[in-house]
Amino acid sequence: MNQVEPSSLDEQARQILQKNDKGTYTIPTAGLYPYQWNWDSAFAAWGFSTFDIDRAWVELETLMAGQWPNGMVPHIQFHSPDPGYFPGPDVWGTQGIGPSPSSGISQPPVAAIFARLIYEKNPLAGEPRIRALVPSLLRWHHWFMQWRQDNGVIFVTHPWEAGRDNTHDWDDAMANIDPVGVGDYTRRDTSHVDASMRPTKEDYDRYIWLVQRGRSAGWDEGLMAADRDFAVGDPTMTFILLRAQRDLLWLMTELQMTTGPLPLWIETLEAGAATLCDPKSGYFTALDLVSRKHTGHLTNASFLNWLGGVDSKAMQRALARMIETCRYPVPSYDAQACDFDGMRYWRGPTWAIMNALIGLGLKDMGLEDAAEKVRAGTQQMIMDHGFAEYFHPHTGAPAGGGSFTWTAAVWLAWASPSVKGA
Ligand code: 9WN
Repeated sequence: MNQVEPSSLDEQARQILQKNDKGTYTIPTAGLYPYQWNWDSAFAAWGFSTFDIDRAWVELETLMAGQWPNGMVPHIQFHSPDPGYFPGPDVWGTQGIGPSPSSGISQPPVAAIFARLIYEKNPLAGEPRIRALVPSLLRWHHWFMQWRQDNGVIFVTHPWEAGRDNTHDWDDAMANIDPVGVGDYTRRDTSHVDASMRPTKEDYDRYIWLVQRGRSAGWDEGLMAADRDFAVGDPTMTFILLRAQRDLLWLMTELQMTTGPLPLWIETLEAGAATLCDPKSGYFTALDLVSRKHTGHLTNASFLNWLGGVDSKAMQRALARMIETCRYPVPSYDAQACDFDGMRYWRGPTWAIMNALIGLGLKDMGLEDAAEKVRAGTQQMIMDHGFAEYFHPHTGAPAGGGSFTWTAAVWLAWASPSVKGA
């Protein structure tokens, strides 16, 4: 336990952002993740906006500058080589496609959500910055609608795309992959973090095999769409994109720009989001696009429905149950399930970033009491256990990387007692 005064935690959080700041982009944490990750970067911008709004815009500008000609914004940008992470740019094989070395898949598009929040803090300073970013945000959102959408559900083509690498939601789809010919490789993550907190070798073989498949198709979306090895409709992506489209529409209306297809995209995603509701439980779960079956798993992504503007009594009851059963909710997997694993990555632990997204959604939908419980639990977790990547929902034991950018950012922008009106 590490009970520290909240004001000194504000200072620690700013120092973490500054330490991980590489000038124009921020790394998640030194050692384990030495590059610019997509959604981490958008959270970092939100954190920076609490004390350096110009730096917040620079973060988003660097992120969007990595956009590919087809509109995709990569999940990792490899700005400067670092042998401490695997797989690096040589494995992805994207040379010549985008403006800088990068991976070949995307990540949850939270950038427009935070761009709006940052703009609202100081519209005068933000106006020219957001006006310049809007066209690339729109092109990225279009890429999702074109290449990752099926009947209004946004699906992922690689577990890393959802940012929830080894969630139970992918288990069946991953079991259908035979990673034959993947070859030898050396993982780096387990040299930074205990293997019991990370995905298994079986997972990694499939992650790398899927990268090799994309690479052999030259990362051509048309070619890959003709023969998909992995496609799971994802509540993370669907609810986040739905919210991001709404925020982009709001921003473009505010700037008196033509909003084009945004209202139609929102309607499409609203219809798709409704189909994620598993009739058996009433929970929003992932949907396998090959078998058309719900995975049936209650995860922290299930609770993003409010962020997408969708209420549900079943989800309210499930959240109340998670708050009752966990000292530090919201767990990344149903804490009462028999295969819950409180320390292993996305198979149980609590993530401050997911809590922030859940809390923002609850508050916007007028569910103030639940929003405050999620926020208070996150605040206590960070006060007791610091700025880890993720935490055990019952004991709070910190796991994964330390001095973590997005945990510090969430503290500064949302969880700290010093945040007014969160
Ligand atoms: C693969 C950086 C990223 C997060 C993801 C998280 C983890 C990477 C990894 O770290 O994924 O992208 O190597 O484990 O799952 O959400 O963006 O923090």
